[in-house]
Amino acid sequence: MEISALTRSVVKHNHAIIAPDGYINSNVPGWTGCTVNVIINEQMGARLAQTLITLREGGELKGQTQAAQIFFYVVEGQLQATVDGQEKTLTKGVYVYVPVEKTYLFQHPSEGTQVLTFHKVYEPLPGYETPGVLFGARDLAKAPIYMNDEALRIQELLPNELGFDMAVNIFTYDMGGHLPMVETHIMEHGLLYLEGQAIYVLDQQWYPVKKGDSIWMAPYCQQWATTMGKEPSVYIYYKNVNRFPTVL
Ligand code: UGY
Ligand code: MN
Repeated sequence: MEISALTRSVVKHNHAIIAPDGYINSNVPGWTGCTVNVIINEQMGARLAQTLITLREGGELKGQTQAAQIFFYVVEGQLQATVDGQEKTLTKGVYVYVPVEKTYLFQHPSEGTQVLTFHKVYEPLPGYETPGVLFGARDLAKAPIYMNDEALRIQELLPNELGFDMAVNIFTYDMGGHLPMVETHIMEHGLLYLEGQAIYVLDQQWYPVKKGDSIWMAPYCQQWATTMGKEPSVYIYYKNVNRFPTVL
């Protein structure tokens, strides 16, 4: 018998591991026929939000972005998107970036469709245009080698332009792949493991993680990771970028 008093999830002041076993659903106005798990948000001390939505047949996500932009990524299944008048069928691995003050409607999902969202309050940059709606897809062919290590590949899903203040990347670690150093940086991360297993080291603590797990890393939370097991590990992650780093 499994012991329900155990979990791999942890919530600390500068990082969290959220495994699916502890999910409790939230009701979100305009998001119907679905379960919504709010995995990261400002209640934790984060400056982004991350949710995972699981839709039933007939489910719908309808709304309008306000001060925050939203990045939607299809983890499983498929559905129909209409964003600011642009229509597209989104299948597994396809995403849409919805800038501020735009309407969105996602409908006709296949049963069990899962959608990941990253939300960030947009910080305009004088002299640069607010980004427009952007569709794209996961593609390993668009993932260059990271830091001269053939075992590490990163695909940037949003353009590396100053108008954007957030990045969303897919990081693939082949067997034996690990971060080349312990990263210590001001940028914050939210992430979801899409494939495989790994060991993540956060603030000097070691955590086994796998497909379906999410992680929050606050600014300056020290981080290192290595893949584990017999298949590559892959995660999609958020990072705040391109803005003046201090109010001083
Ligand atoms: O972009 C990054 O900071 C990335 N290398 N960090 C991470 O995967 N934990
Ligand atoms: Mn990092």
